Amino acid sequence: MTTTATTHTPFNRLLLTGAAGGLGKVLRESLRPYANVIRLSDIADIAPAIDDREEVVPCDLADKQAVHQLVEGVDAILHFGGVSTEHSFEQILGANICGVFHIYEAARRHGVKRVIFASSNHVIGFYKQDEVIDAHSPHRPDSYYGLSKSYGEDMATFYFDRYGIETVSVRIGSSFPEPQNRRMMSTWLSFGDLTQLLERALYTPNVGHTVVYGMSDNKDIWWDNRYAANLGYAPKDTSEVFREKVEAQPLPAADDPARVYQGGAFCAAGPFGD
Ligand code: NAI
Ligand code: 15L
Repeated sequence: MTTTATTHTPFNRLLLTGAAGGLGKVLRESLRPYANVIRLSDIADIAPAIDDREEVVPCDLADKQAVHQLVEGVDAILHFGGVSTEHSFEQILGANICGVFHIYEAARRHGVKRVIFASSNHVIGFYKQDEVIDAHSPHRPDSYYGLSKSYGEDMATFYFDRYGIETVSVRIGSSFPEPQNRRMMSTWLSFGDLTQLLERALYTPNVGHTVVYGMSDNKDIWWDNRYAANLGYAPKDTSEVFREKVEAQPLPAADDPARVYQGGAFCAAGPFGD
């Protein structure tokens, strides 16, 4: 994916958590037009800064004091760090639940006014694949992981109502180079469309707390973005170009969660620790 020139004034300093992760590595490059300096953070090793427009600051999101120091001097936060798949509650707790609290509390204390939260379709994963929902549909989390993202979205609402910190929560579908299975024909979000969506999330004024489904211009979709129309997000890619390849895979059984639920296999993970 190539980066494009922007007509926006760059932020002075953006913070990207989860910078060592799959999406973090992509965004490290694609977000460059939007900041004079990007501060890259993760608990895992991050490739060294390539120039003086990058800063690498290791941090465990579960460590409140470390997150407080991490956020100092930034103008907006793209919060992509955390456990990104289903695990036991104890494993999710520190990185995702304490972590999102630490991010918002640090934002409040340092006067940061905009957070972009990498939420997930697993907030609503127990809706069935024949249902179409929107951002006002009640949460139906499919996992402890989905619950942590649900909590993060509520945290965003609270910090806007109480402190005026604005958030765009992007309920990312499946953001990978290609859709990997039939379910992802509906949920796929290309890296280019993700970047466009984040650009809209950073620069659209008065977002309050806006929830947007992060999907490309796919044919068979389950999510209606009417309540995020203010962002002006207009996806350019579509999973259709991968249909033949994906449909060469065997069709899952009719009762397989991968075919029944929007959240797919996450709906059948666990229990843990029995
Ligand atoms: P990833 O697992 O590759 O990246 C997450 C990063 O967070 C990792 O580098 C990990 O080291 C870091 N991390 C974990 N615990 C941490 C802690 N305690 N302190 C600091 N950093 C910690 O996941 P990916 O795919 O890059 O996703 C990025 C974000 O987007 C995640 O929050 C994920 O939940 C969310 N998301 C991603 C989707 C996708 O399709 N890639 C779909 C929906 C949501
Ligand atoms: C997510 O939330 C995960 O972070 C990602 O790894 C995928 O599993 C994605 O959802 C998905 O639902 O495909």
